[in-house]
Amino acid sequence: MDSRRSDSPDAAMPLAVKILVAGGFGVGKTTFVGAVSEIRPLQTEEVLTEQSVGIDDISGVDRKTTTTVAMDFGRITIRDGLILYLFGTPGQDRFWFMWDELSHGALGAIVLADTRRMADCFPAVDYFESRGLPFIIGVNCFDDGFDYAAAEIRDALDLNPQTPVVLCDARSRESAKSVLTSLVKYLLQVNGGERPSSRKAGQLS
Ligand SMILES: Nc1nc2c(ncn2[C@@H]2O[C@H](COP(=O)(O)OP(=O)(O)O)[C@@H](O)[C@H]2O)c(=O)[nH]1
Ligand SMILES: [Mg+2]
Repeated sequence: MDSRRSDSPDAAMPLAVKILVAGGFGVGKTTFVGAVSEIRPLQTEEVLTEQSVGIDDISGVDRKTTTTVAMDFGRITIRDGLILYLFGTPGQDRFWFMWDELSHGALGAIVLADTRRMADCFPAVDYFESRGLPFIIGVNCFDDGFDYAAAEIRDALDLNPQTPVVLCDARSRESAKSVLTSLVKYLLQVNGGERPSSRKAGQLS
């Protein structure tokens, strides 16, 4: 089912919204979902094996010893009546086949970016642009990352001027939550101020 469609609207019921958290390998997707989730996030981390050498690109993230093999899943209540279900996408190229499944029913996405490896988020940006799924950029500010202004990042990614670019620290619950709040505001804006979906909690496809 598509969560953009209206099933008998009922404003009193909690609204469950499916959000994707995407971005390159090692950008902080698992960290982001883990920091913000109010349930113990489902993670499918595996130790990087020799088989993935030459397949998973770990350049620039060579201290990373695990990888998400399927997806991260978490949940956060933004305010009474609005629950976000977060689905972290697998960052490796060999899991592209899962993206269409994962994005089914999603209302929006966060593309995490690392200023040291900006190009790694191009595939996610291209994917959401081509599918018309609204997204915002969350720049995960690593200590040794480059200090770019949001406008410079928007230019570098050749984004639509309306696409929000927000700086964050994926390790911090407050910071990650404020990225999600920015996405919700953006979704309301692109949906013309309407509740983005009338889907009730527990009815995600
Ligand atoms: N210094 C710093 N490290 C981070 C930040 N976000 C993630 N990390 C670390 O970077 C590594 C990669 O993060 P991870 O969430 O596994 O990336 P994923 O591949 O996108 O899921 C982990 O060791 C994290 O602890 C950050 O904002 N600052
Ligand atoms: Mg991960």
